[in-house]
Amino acid sequence: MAKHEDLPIPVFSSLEPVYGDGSQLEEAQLRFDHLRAKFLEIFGHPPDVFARSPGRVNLIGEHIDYEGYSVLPMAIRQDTIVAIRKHDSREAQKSLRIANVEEKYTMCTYPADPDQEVDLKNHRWGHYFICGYKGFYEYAKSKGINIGEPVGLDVIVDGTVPTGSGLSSSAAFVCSSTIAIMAAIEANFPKKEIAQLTCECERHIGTQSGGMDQVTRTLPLSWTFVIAHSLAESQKAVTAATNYNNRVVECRLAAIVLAIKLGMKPQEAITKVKTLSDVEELCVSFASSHGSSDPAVAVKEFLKEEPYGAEDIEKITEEDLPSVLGHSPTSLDVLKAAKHFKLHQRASHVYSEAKRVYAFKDTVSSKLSDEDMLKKLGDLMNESHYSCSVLYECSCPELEELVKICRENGALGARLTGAGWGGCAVALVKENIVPQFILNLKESFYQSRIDKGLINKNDFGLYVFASKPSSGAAIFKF
Ligand code: NG1
Ligand code: MG
Repeated sequence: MAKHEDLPIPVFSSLEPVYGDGSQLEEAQLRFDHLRAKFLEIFGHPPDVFARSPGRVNLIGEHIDYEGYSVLPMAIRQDTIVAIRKHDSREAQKSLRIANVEEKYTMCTYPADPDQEVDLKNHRWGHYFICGYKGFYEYAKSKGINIGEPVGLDVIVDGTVPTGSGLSSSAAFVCSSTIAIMAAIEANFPKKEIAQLTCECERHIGTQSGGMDQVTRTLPLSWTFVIAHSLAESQKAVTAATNYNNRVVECRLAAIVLAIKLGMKPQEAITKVKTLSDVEELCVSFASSHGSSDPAVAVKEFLKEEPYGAEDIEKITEEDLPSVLGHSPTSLDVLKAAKHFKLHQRASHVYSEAKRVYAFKDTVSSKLSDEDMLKKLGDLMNESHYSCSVLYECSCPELEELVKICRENGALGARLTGAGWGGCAVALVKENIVPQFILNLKESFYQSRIDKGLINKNDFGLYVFASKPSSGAAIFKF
């Protein structure tokens, strides 16, 4: 039997296989009808095909995907739907016209050119589609797949994943865009390939992201996760140099310094060591002299707790930092903005968080009683949050308050999810207390913010909801 990830994206001629047959289906039906009508109104033609990709919430494993470790995301109900139509050969204009059902996102127009640069200095919402477009053509080219001349496209996007929330709205957008482009030109690549290519795609927008977003594996859990927005918007693409990309660079430097301390030649470390997971091999040989092959032990031994200055690191690497980092533009931005580098703290977080992911998986498949299992999973989530907050410093006051309130109201565990610096928290909550739990959050966290006009009280359900695993990416052709 073919593995799940080797299969192509499923193509459906009705909504039921993805949206079930309840209230979700009715909601989806309205959205698809609306998209079709809007398409006709704006472009004068109906769309050829639709693609959808769900948002996801990461249950545990934060900021370790780009360090070569696996994480545990769960697909949620909220998704992005992209309606698309390929320009036919008679149409003179060859452009990409990207519209949105939401008025606040005005239409973006780009040339139908996969080689265009994405203008990172002027961030526009449509850039995410261009990431998909560029990535798709680059991918086909690299694999020697002939997909013909670049095509012009009309596109309308409808997303229900809250943006800047850590629920992968951007990944859902890039992913559904890529799948839509693929469907419009009547190609269909295996899921695994799409996951890989969409991860590379988002790098065009300037975040050096890992691959977790697209690997939306589902967990066989019968408990409920409550997802709650801190109402602080995490603008990862805008402030990347001081938060997300800064941490990517710190981890890279920590890995190289650690490798050198473990006996590798500086030049070799600079060329060979890309991630903290690359250092694990070296720790095995170090076990004989230090009694442990645990990389966390090596961190304690070899990385000082005080922040490193650039010159401290350059003494160890025997090369200047821009060269160590290969002069990539995003890394240079980070170096320009950074005062110092907390190598000990970042590496400690990564290695301990990677262990927690395995512990979480093992606990889920263990024979513990439900009670004990939930307690253990909750503890792991709490430890993960602590590490994110104290060692990785990717939390914010709003998230700290929200996580605390979740725990005070009976969550077995609660943590920030996604990149952090805003966005959502996820809490593990027993099914039978969910309605009361949500009411309590409303009272303790949201009411004062509703009163201040930060959010509209009718939108409360967009910011706090319970979620079970949902279905994955799909193509619809009616
Ligand atoms: P969010 O904030 O959910 O987009 C980001 C990265 C992930 C991962 C997490 C931190 C992108 C597209 N995604 O997730 O790959 O590194 O932060 O665990 O940048
Ligand atoms: Mg994102």
